Amino acid sequence: MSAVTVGVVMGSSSDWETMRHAVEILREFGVAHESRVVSAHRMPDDMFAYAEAAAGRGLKAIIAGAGGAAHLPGMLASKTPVPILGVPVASRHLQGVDSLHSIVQMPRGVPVATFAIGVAGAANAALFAVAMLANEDPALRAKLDAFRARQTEAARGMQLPPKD
Ligand code: RP5
Repeated sequence: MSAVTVGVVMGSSSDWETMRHAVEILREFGVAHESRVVSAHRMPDDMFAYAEAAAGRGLKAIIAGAGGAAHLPGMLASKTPVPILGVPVASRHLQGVDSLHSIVQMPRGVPVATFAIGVAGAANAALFAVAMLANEDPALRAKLDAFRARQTEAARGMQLPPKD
């Protein structure tokens, strides 16, 4: 089994329905990954331990999803040099605009790459992690090129009005 290179963490199991789209992309590309609940507010010591160990464990990127007062991506970024890809999860009352603002407005010097709210953001964060890893991995680059080519063909084949 190859060593885990991408961590997918989230503030709650309630985030899974969004974050599973990141995991599915990593599976599709054969990227060794792990997924865990690491709550910034409910288990802050665990969050710090995860961040502090990340580089030494060989993680190359951490995809972190959270909703509401979404401190997880930013706090991870404050404790590790491993790139953090933040996914705002749609919240019940503010539809994820709160999550987006919490994640995107990092102070200068502590970056979090912030993606779209919800499923598209989760999937794109994983595709971004794949693209980062592909810089050093020609086989993974070939898979990414093929994924893009299939997507292009699908778009070219779209018909209007759309068929069910
Ligand atoms: C955040 O609070 C989580 O990331 C989740 O999006 C939100 C609500 O969590 P639950 O109350 O559903 O566990 O920390």
